[in-house]
This record gives sequence, C-alpha cells and structure tokens, in this order.
Amino acid sequence: RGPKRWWQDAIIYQVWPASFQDSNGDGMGDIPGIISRLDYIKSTGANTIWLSPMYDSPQIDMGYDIADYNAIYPPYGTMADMDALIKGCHERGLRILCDLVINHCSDQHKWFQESRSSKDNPKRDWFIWRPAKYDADGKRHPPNNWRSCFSESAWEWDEKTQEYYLHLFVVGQPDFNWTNEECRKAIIDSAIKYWLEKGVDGFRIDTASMYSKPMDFPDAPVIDKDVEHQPAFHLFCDGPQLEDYLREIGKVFAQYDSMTVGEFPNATFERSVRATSASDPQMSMNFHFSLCDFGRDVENDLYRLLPAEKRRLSQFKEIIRAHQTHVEGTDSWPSFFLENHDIARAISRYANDAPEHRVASGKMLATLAASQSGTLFLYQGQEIGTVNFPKDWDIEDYQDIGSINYWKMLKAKGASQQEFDTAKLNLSALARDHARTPVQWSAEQHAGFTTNAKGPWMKVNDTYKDINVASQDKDAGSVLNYYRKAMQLRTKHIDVLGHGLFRIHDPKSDETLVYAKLSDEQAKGKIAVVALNFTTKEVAFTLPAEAKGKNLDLALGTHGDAHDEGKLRPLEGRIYLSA
Ligand code: TEU
Repeated sequence: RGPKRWWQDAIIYQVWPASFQDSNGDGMGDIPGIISRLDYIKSTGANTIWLSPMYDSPQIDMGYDIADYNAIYPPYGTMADMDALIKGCHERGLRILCDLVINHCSDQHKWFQESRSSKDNPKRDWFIWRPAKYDADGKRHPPNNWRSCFSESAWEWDEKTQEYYLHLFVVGQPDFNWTNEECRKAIIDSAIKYWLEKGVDGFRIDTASMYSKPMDFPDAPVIDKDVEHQPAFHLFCDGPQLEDYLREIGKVFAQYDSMTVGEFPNATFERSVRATSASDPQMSMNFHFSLCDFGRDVENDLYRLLPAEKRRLSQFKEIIRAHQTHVEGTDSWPSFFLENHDIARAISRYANDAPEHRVASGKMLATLAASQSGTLFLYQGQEIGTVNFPKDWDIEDYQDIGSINYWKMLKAKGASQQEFDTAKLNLSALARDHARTPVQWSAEQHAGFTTNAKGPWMKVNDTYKDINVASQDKDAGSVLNYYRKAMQLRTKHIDVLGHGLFRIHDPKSDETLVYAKLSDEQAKGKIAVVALNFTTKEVAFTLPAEAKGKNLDLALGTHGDAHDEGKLRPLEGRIYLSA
C-alpha cells in the first residue's frame, strides 16, 4: 500500500464550529472555544482535528457557502484566533485539517457578484450560466430537469442577465465552472495555497466528486412524477474531467506534503481505489459513503428510511466487509467513519438509543470503530455516546437547510397528512440536524455550551443531563472513558487494528458481528478477534478459524471481564489479541 505515511495511523476528530464551544456568550460556538478544548480533544486519543468551515459566509448552509476563503466568519473569531488555533494544535502535537469547499462558493463571494453583473464580465465564465428553455406555451424552464442535492431545481434564474446559473446545492451556492483555467487557478491560490502557507496539515475536500459536469447538461430520467426536478447524482458525480482536476490540485497538496480526504458520494469501490492510489495521487484517502448511506434511499430520497428488511444487520455487515477488503492488494488507502455533520447519530442509526441501552450501544460501536482498518474519523459528541434528539421535536426546531427545503418540497407538491407524518419520522431518524446540536459538556444550563441567557443558536438535545462530558470524565465506566481506552488500544496495536486484513466469521448472522484482523494473509503472526452483539439479548458466538492455536487475551471489553467465553451479553463488544 505504498510507503507508510503519518495519516495512515491518525485518529481525526471532527469539530463543527457553531456547536462545539461558545467562549463569549453569544450563543454560537467559536474558535477561542475550540482552543479551550484542545486538551480535551487530545484526551480522547485523537491526534488530528478536522475543522468544518470557519470561513466568512452568509451561513445559508452552515458555512459550506463561502463568501471569502481568506477571512473568518466574525461570530467564530478573527484571523488571529485562527492562527492561534493552528499554533495551539501544533504545540500539543495535534495536526489540523481545514474543510475545502471548492465545488461552489456563496452567491455573496465577490467572484460571483462580478460574474452575475453582466454577460461580458471577465468572470462570467467562472460560473455555469445557461439560457432558459421555453415550452410551447412560452413558459420558462431551467436548462434541464436536475434536482439540487437539497430538493429544489439545480438552476436559479437571474433576472438581471436573463440566464440561469447552476447550483448543485442551495440557491446561494453557485457552482464554479471548473473548465475555466483561470477560475481553477484562483481557487487553488485562494482556497488551497493560502491555508497551506499558514501551516494547516491538509484538507477534507467537500464534494470532491462533483467538479466536472457533463457540459451538455442532459436531462435526468424521471423517477418522481409528482415533481419537475429529478435526482441526477449519476450525471453530476464523477464527470468526464474529474480526474484531471483532482490531479491538478493533488500536485499542490504534494508540494506541501499535506493529507487530503475527499468526500465521494456515489463512488463505487473500484472508483475509490483509483482516486486514492499512492501511485497516482488524487487524494490521500476518501470517504466512501456505503456505510453512512446504509438504510436510506440514496437514489431517490436521501431522507427516506428504507423498510426494515433492507436494514438487517447482515446487510450492514456486508457493507463493512466490502469496505474493509476493497483496498486489499492495491496501493490505496481507506478511511473509516461512523458519524459526521451530515448524518444522524450512529447509536440511533445502527444500534439502540433507548435510555437503558445507549451506553452499551455507544461502547459496542466504539469497539467496532477502534478495530477497523483505515484512517479513523470521530465526530464531536460521538465519544460520549450522543444520540438523536427526541422524535417529538417540532419541525421548527430543525435548522438545517436540507431539512427545511425537504419540508418545503412536500408542501409545494401538496403532500397528504400521511406523507408529512412519514417525512417527520424520516427526519427524526436521518436529518443532519441530529449531529449539529450543541456539544453536551455538562449538566449545567444549556449543557455548559454557552452562557447566553437566550440559549444557543440551536436547541440543546434533551439528553444532556444524562449524556455529558463532565459526568463521563469522572466515571470509569462511561462511554467517554471507553473511547479513550479503545483509542489507546488502537494506537498501540495499529498494525492489526488499523492496518490488518479483515476476515468476517459470521456473515449471515443478524445478531452478532465477529471478525478477525490479521497482520498477514496466513494468520501466522499477530491477530485480533472482535466480537460484537448488536441485539439486546444474550447470544452465543464462536471464534473464527484464524484463532485456532492462538493464545487470545481479552484486550478490551464493553462489559469489563469476558464473563462467558461462548456468549455475548446484550450489546457487548470485545477485542481479543493474540499473545
Ligand atoms: O455534502 C455533500 C453531499 O453529498 C451531501 O448532499 C450529502 O449527501 C448530504 O448532506 C447527506 O444528507 C457536503 C457537506 O458535507 C455538506 O454539509 C454540505 O451541505 C454540502 O457538501 C454542500 O457544500
């Protein structure tokens, strides 16, 4: 898999600035707040942070709509604060990644303002402008029927210059025209080199698969007859020039020896391998979406939960197996994540978030994460076992533009009460909002996130009195202290836990997940055996064939001792290591 690099062993902790820690009482997280918690982040066992966008932005999409790549969003702090954060990380031996959002910018960015000012502006071609289509009745339509990722048409009409511009996300996020060389160069200088010069250690690359579009903009097939705009992921992901663009920016990253992780929705495993090959560096690793898309109807409706028969544990396990083995025999490198800012909480999605089961669930999933090969990503709050907020939150409590537009789309098509009820249930299971509530630092008012009398910008999850950092820090049996132990174990035995070959033992079981991790093909050297019970009852399990003749010791267990060698208690997880 190519020469070993620092980032292969990294544990990367993602920080969502708005919700991490407020330091000045305005109800919004900020950079000084992050600095005050760097020692905490380090205590989890993470050695790198990934900071979601902190750039100046009108915040239509929480900063993924950037108005200035070289300025900080004022409520988050100043450039001096950002410099202090970079320094503060490095002083503690932490590395820092920024979020690189260059498929689009904000409609408030000066480049777009210039572009939209007239058809002959020198920056007109930096964005994607197309004339309208008119039907027989003279009614105006967008250039094609694509639906944006957030429910509406992917095209917005511009009154002044009488053309449409493309936005694969919301109206305020115009897509750059990557076919324009001058535009690419400006992006590289302003969004990439500027930050590498400042000393950041790399980037998480937003929507790295969407830069290249089929420039003839064909219509997408009609899947949803009730609406004009159709999902078109297969058309705008992985377009014709994508690899050239990725190589072009890849050269810049290489000059600075930085790491990159590209977000790659809709990629096949084969495509992932190609994007991350050490011999043709387009990115150091990518986020493969198979696991985070598990159980939702990605092709048609991101927010729709699939029926239970399509969400069986055996199907989840097949995804884990395929993901863990897809790089075998290649020089590519994977990442592993259970959570991020775009998906609901893992305990609620993959295990059991009932009050009596969530602690065990959190530890069991930590056991899974600690023993997956690839660079490991944790998302803020995951390490204390945060669960989705309650299902009875009002729709007004949801703040994400994705959820809001989804609701609007239902209204626009005149959905029935039953459709609204189902949509509410789906949002309560899958909305991005669940990941974006303030971090639960303590049982104090507003979960210790802010001192603002009016409270934080987004409602605190009702669970904060039971799930919070302060109480878990003191409790040896907490999810937090289990994560700390699990990350320590992973780091110590990174050869098998983080780099080993994965062999599943019980592919058909809908109750347990048992696998071996091997340091070599024949299992001659060190091995680990991981046994997880996803049910709330006691179940029997057996050891994989690779364990034969090995002296296995229990290295980590959610329930402390191994209790009964042949059985797993409800939601128990164990890692055994060969002596
Ligand atoms: O997300 C890209 C993306 O593909 C999303 O549509 C994703 O599938 C969706 O959020 C799942 O619910 C990235 C960022 O991670 C996201 O936060 C931004 O909103 C988006 O790009 C636009 O920049």
